[in-house]
Parts: sequence; C-alpha cells; structure tokens
Amino acid sequence: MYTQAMDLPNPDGSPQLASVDLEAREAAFNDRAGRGEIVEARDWMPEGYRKTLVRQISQHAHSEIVGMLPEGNWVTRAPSLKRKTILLAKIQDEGGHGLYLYAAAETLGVSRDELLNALHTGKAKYSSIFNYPTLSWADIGVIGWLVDGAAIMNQVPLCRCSYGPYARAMVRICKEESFHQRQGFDLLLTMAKGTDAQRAMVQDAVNRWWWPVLMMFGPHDKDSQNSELSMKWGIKRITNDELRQQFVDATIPQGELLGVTFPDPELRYNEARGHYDFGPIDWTEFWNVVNGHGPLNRERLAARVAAWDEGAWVREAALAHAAKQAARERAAA
Ligand code: FAQ
Repeated sequence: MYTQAMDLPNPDGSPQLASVDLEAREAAFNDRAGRGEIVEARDWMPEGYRKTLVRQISQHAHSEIVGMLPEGNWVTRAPSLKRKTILLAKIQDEGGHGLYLYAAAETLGVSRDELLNALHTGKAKYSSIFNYPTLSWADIGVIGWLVDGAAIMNQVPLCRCSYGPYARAMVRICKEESFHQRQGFDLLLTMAKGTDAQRAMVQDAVNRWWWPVLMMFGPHDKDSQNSELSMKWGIKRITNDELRQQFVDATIPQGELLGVTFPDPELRYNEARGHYDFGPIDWTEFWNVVNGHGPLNRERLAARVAAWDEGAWVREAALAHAAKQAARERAAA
C-alpha cells in the first residue's frame, strides 16, 4: 500500500525519505494506479507520469484552442440566426475546454506561459485534424458529427483517467462535446433533407474529412510510443486502435441514416469479427500534418500567435490593475 509515511520530507527538508528508494516508490505508485486509485496534484508521482500528463493535457488544450479556428471561419456566414448562435456557443465551449485543460496542466507544475510559448514556437503538438480547411457550410456539420464524435469516443474513457484534475475536467468537457456532436448531426440531417446541391455538399465534406478523422486517434498501437506506459499508469484506458474501431462501428449506421457513403472501398461489416473492416490509413499524410506540413499548419499557428500578440494590452491592463489594487490594499492596512 502506498502510505503517507512515504511522503514525509527528509530531515534536511528535501522531499524524499532517504530510506525509501525511488524504485520502491515507483512500484508502489504503479500498484496504486493499477488498482484504479485517483492521483491528486499534491501526491508523489514518478517524473515520467508527470511529463506524460503535461504532454497529453497541454496537447489537448492546444487542440481545443486551435480547434476554434476552422469553425470560426464560418461564424459570419452561418445561414440563419439559429445556426449562428449554436456555432458561437460551440466555439466558446471549445475556448472554455482549453482553459480547463491549461488549468489542469498547471497543477503539474508548469506555467501557462511556458505551455503557450511551446505552442507559439511550433514545439508543441495539437490535433492533426485542425490543419484541414473548412470549405463549405457542410464542413461545420461534419466537424460536429465526425470530429466531435471522434473526440467523444476518445475522451469518455479519459473521465476515468488516473489523474484527478484531468479526469474531472473531462467530465464537463464530454457533456459539452455531446451537444456539439448532436448539433452537427442535426445540421447535416437538415441539409440531407434539402436540395440535391445540399446533399452533394454534405457528401463532399464527408469525403474530405473521413480519413483525417480516423487519423485523430493516433498511430496504430504497435507504433504508438506512449501507449504502453500511459495504459500502465491508467492515463489512457483504451488503445488508439480500439477507439478507432469503436468509432467506425458507431458512425457507419449514422452515415446510412444521413444517406451518405464513406470514401473507403474496403469498408464492410465483418460478421465473424462483429465489427466493420476498413481500409489502410495514409500514415505518410498523418505524419506530414503532425510535423507541420499539412494544408493549413502555418496559417493556424500564425492566427494563434497574432491573437496572443494582439491581446498583449489586455494582459498589461490586468497586471496594472492588480498592481494598483495591491498598492491600495497595502496603503489601507
Ligand atoms: N495529431 O504514442 P501516441 C477535439 C502524436 S480535441 C497530432 O499514440 P498518445 C475537440 C502524439 O502526440 C482533439 N499528433 O501518443 C474539438 C505522439 O507525439 P509526442 C484532441 C498526434 O499521446 C472538436 C505521437 O503522435 N484530443 O477534437 C495525433 O499516447 C471540434 C505518437 O502517438 C486529445 O488531445 C494527432 N491526431 O496518443 C475542438 C485527447 N495522434 O507527444 C474543436 C487527449 C498522435 O510523443 C472542434 N489525447 N499524435 O511527441 C489523447 O488521447 C492522446 O494524446 C492521443 C495520442 C490518442 C491523441
């Protein structure tokens, strides 16, 4: 059992007991994570666990913030007031998700400035999917249906992640993502009941987004360098390939309801497996996008950097206000 005694400081004030070696601590931590116990910010944790969480949570936060851009492109062109308010609410939710996630990452001892600096200098990753363009209004529906659909499939198991602050943030995020997915499907269903031109627009959007959405789940399990440790520590509960398969199985019947086809000649239900078979993913395209050479990587990063630069006066004003307030309180004391 992982005990409190192990968390007592050394006599010199350093954080570890000399008698407890690191390996024993790690073994106790792994047992604890293996039993499904929740780890909190002030608990001892192996450095690798902390780093993996900072990596994943910050990439996730960046994805939410960059993910506002493809949809933001359509706010001024939404076809009705109702669709515009729904889209605005969704984009604001994504901004909120980014903020909860940056806050969860900060509990691990990194600052928001460090994380944003890594994004702005191109060192940090964010989801490959947000480097693709939104060419028509149907793309907004497809982002809700497929991109949020994939995000939910991946994120529901994260509500049971071993790290408490991340798991708790994910509960609220998943509730909001579920509204996002439904509004996307509703938008597409409306278009599917419309004109031939609208149906063609929906099909074209599905054709362009289908494969990039399957890539969202990450490389095959055999090529996923982080999965083994993340699964051992209870950060990830289900592997990349398992989640991708669950997503395909759930989505194909929804597509049939919409009357769309999927751009994969190998897609068919396999009775023996009880799952849909699907064709090979173009991993060259995936790694190109992840490594900064997708259709819109440069534009996405430039938009984030410009937003940060243009917001400098807000940060300065907030700091000046806080300094003035502190001076007033000191004078009153
Ligand atoms: N894009 O070893 P693994 C959303 C990287 S939020 C870019 O398998 P891991 C909401 C990976 O980082 C969408 N990079 O990695 C929304 C690693 O590189 P590293 C984001 C990717 O972490 C909807 C390397 O490849 N969701 O959509 C991608 O075990 C609509 C090897 O991969 C999350 O972040 C990718 N697709 O598994 C917003 C969920 N896949 O870091 C707006 C939390 C992999 O070693 C509109 N994250 N890589 O240099 C996760 O569950 C995991 O991090 C995975 C990757 C599953 C994404």
